[in-house]
Formats: sequence, structure tokens, C-alpha cells
Amino acid sequence: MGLLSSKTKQAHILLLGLDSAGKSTLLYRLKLAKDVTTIPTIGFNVEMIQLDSSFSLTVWDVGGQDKMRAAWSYYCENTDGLVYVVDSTDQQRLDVSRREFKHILKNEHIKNVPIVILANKQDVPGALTAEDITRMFKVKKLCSDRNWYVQPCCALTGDGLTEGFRKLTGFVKSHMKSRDTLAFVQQK
Ligand code: G3D
Repeated sequence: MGLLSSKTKQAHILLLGLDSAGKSTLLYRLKLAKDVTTIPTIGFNVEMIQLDSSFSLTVWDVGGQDKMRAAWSYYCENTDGLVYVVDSTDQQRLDVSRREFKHILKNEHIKNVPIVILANKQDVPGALTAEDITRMFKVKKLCSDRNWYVQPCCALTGDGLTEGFRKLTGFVKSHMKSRDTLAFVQQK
């Protein structure tokens, strides 16, 4: 845990994925990681995490149950980055997850917004690999307008989580920078 300096830039991150993909587990695990600083928040499923001294991510887990999925698009406004969690062992619902993924990417508010897909539950034998998920979700095609990365991870042990969020931090920083530059040019 730590305090947020006034110089720290903040980004708003949406954490999506079907129910049981592992979103709560990974947020909890990140909180325990020694190379991650978390800042106390009042929300039940909101975590503020910091991987470098000048930048923090406020991560919103809006839930993945049927009725919550319908509301995902309402949370997209002012989002600087997306994390999409896939249960790499749930072959039965892979199609549903893929459909939701495709649908959310069409949202106007998150056009060009970078995304990290977490191929979770890699500890389970037979889990689909990050390469499998990349291919099955047609990530290259669907995310051709944005920076993206598919990170294998295990939310139970924390393996791969810091790497995934570091990757996202890098993407989000450059996304925010080019957005600010564009706004500055348009003002002139
Ligand atoms: P959600 O917040 O996306 O709905 P949860 O999902 O974080 O509640 O996780 C759903 C279940 O998956 C939990 O098991 C949790 O322990 C398990 N889980 C999450 N991440 C992993 C992982 O990396 N590996 C394995 N093996 N299991 C994981 P329960 O039994 O509590 O429902």
C-alpha cells in the first residue's frame, strides 16, 4: 500500500471477462504482490495499483454475470485501457466470451484504447495457451486499430499478472500521450 503523489498520473482501466474468469482473484493477488503498490479505495471491486512511481491504474471490475455484461458498454466512457480476462480452461463458454469480446470492442468510447487479454488459469493442465486464445479470438484482426497483448497468467499464484499490467501501463502511457498531443493540435 502507499500514498498517491500529486505528480502521479492516473488511468482508468476497465476489467472485463465472463463471471468466474478470475477477475476478483487477480485483483486480490495483485494487492498482495510485493512489486505492486495498491492505494486504498472505497469501492468493493475497485483497486488502485501502481507499478511505477509516476503512474497509477484505477482498475474497475464491473462483474461478468449475464445482467452485468449488458451494462459493460456504460462503463466504457473515459476508459484509458482494457483488461479482458479469459478462463483458458472453460472451453464450453469460450464462444460466449469471444462474442462478448468482439461486441465490446465495437464501443465508440474505447476506439483505439489499448487492451491486454489475460489467458488465465494456466496452472490447469490442458488450458488453452495465449497463442490459442489469440487465434480463436481473432485478436490480430479485431484489435488492428489498437495496441494489444495476450498474457498467459495464473491469478491464483500471481504468475504473469505483473507482466500483463506492466505491458498495459506502457500501452496506456503512449495512448494518453498521443491523445493529449492530438487535443493540443486541435486546440490550435
Ligand atoms: P470472477 O471474479 O471473474 O467472477 P473469481 O472470478 O475470481 O471469483 O474466480 C472464479 C473461480 O476461479 C474461483 O474458484 C477462483 O479460485 C478460480 N480461479 C481464478 N483464477 C484461477 C487460476 O488462475 N487458476 C485456477 N485453477 N483457478 C482460478 P472457486 O472455486 O472459488 O469458484
